Amino acid sequence: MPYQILNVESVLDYVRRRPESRTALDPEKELDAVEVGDGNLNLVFKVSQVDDSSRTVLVKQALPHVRVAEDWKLSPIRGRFEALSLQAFHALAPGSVPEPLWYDDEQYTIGMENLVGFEVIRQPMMEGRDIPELGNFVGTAMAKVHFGTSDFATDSAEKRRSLAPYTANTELCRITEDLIFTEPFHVAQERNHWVPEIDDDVARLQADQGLKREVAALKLAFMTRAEALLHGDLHTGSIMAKDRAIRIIDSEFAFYGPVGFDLGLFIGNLLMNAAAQVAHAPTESARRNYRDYVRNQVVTTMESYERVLREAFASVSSPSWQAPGFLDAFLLSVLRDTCGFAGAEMVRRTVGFAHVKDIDDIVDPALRGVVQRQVLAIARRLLHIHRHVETLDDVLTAAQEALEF
Ligand code: SR1
Ligand code: MG
Repeated sequence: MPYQILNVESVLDYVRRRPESRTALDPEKELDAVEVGDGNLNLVFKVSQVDDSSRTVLVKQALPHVRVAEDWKLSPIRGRFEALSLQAFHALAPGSVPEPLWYDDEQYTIGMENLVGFEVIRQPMMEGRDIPELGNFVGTAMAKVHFGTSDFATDSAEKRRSLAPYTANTELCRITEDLIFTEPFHVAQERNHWVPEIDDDVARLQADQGLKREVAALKLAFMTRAEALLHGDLHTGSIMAKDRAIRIIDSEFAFYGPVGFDLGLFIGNLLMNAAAQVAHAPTESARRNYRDYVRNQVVTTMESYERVLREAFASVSSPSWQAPGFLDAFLLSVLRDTCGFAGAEMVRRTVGFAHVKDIDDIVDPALRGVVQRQVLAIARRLLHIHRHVETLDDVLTAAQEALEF
């Protein structure tokens, strides 16, 4: 059947035609669908049995354009990269993602477990709610996926074969190159936008030639350093939680790149949450407590990542990777990349096309300006120092100079 954009009616028949949906619901029963997509790119439907809403499946279809900007055309084949990476995450870090049920490369549509009762963590984190074990979960899952798809765990030929399909994810990689590494750092870019309160800060940022050199190096690393399979868009809108359960979603930006990119995006989003607490936390002590919590998640993300990687390295077979000091040096390079990528993410969420709710939802423009100024100050500092940090403490201390944790 030719590609057709689904709606709340047609998705019902679509699900009935997919035999794999039977593991999640009874297609003979009356079904109901709601569209729940709130990301920038895709349609997302929850399809459930009317007589038992716990029998349900999630259907995600890639549109031929950006969902939030219809004139921005984009091939729906990105569904393929999300499906492939979802399967890889599911295999290498079981329980880290919703269970994949099918992928339909004609309709660019994925069927997967509907995470009933889960919520995207960005909003609860804005409200100052703890997500138990968040850092440990993300650090552990990403270390498993990164290690399992890296040259440390796979034979050279197998790694190249696994990487090959993702080289076609050109459009989404290009979006990242433009939106994260290029446009925010340059004047007269149509898609950039910011509030007038930070005009001077943005002018200083875009005139900082040293900063541009650092960002250019990070962009080149993103474009050329195929260390492992990345999620590619690991912000707090790509993670869902329910009580103590956590899942990573929305990996359509997946490709093989530098592993610090995933960690940096995640940590950059944690730092932006911490900065925004001045507006969201009801009292000063609530703000301090939540910032401590967030700081702790940054620490546990990196500690868990390192622990899992060190454990996995015990089984590497090539003597190259067993060279004394090699793993320490690799982990230091991951930390430095993480620091730089976090800075780039924070800049683009303040100045570039796609912002974050944590900051955009601050109603008082003066206060929003204060937060954005802090975010830019932290980001510039992280970008300037990233190649020289020795420990995570160096990163946190630098962030702390602009933001009291
Ligand atoms: C046009 S896409 C804009 C942003 O939304 C996605 O979630 C990615 O973060 C991308 O950079
Ligand atoms: Mg997304």
